[in-house]
Amino acid sequence: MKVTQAEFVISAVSPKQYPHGTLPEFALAGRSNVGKSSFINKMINRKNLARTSSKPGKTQTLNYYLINKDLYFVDLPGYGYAKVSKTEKEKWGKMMEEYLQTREPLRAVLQIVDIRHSPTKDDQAMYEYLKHFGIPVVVIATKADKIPKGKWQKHLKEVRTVLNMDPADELILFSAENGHGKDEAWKAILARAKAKPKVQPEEEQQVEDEM
Ligand SMILES: Nc1nc2c(ncn2[C@@H]2O[C@H](COP(=O)(O)OP(=O)(O)O)[C@@H](O)[C@H]2O)c(=O)[nH]1
Ligand SMILES: [Mg+2]
Repeated sequence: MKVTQAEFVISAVSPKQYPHGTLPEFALAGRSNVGKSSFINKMINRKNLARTSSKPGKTQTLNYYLINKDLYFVDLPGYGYAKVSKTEKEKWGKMMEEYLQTREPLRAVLQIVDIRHSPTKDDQAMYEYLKHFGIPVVVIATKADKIPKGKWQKHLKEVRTVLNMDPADELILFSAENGHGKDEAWKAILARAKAKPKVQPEEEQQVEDEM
């Protein structure tokens, strides 16, 4: 995929600010500091369009990036960051859940995990949550450059096992450092960008209303 254009659109704090229209959206989910913003930057060949930070817990909004005027990456607030107040956590939690469960243009969640470590309880909860609501998910195991090649397969297997992944779901090895897995990730995204969503929530609603 040749990215010719990428722009930051909005840091949304409420659904009213989400872009109008029907362009497909791909949301990045994962622990604070796992590499969500770095994933976006690498995918679009930009050093720092999506703001990265060595300080976790910075992204507290839904950050929209428009790519080639064709699709959006949505950088979600990171989970599992202890130093955030309970009230703040509940606020983002509600916004994220609302987004994930009701956002029609959402085509898939790209769930980012760290290849070096076994997925955390929060990672497991997120994957389970997505499966529960039937939200398509592609798991991205990032920071591949941080472990020797000879250990990749073992670590990938660990991720699949601990997340209890559906065998049909894709797991892509990635590195924001050297671009490993970039083509594979674009392939997964573009395949889903073209596909129509499985359920049309509004139609489903109407049927229920008529009964
Ligand atoms: N070596 C290496 N470092 C990475 C990779 N992805 C992210 N990082 C680093 O991890 C830190 C957190 O990344 P960031 O993208 O801000 O994480 P986010 O909080 O999930 O958005 C930064 O210091 C990045 O440079 C990667 O693939 N390889
Ligand atoms: Mg970030």
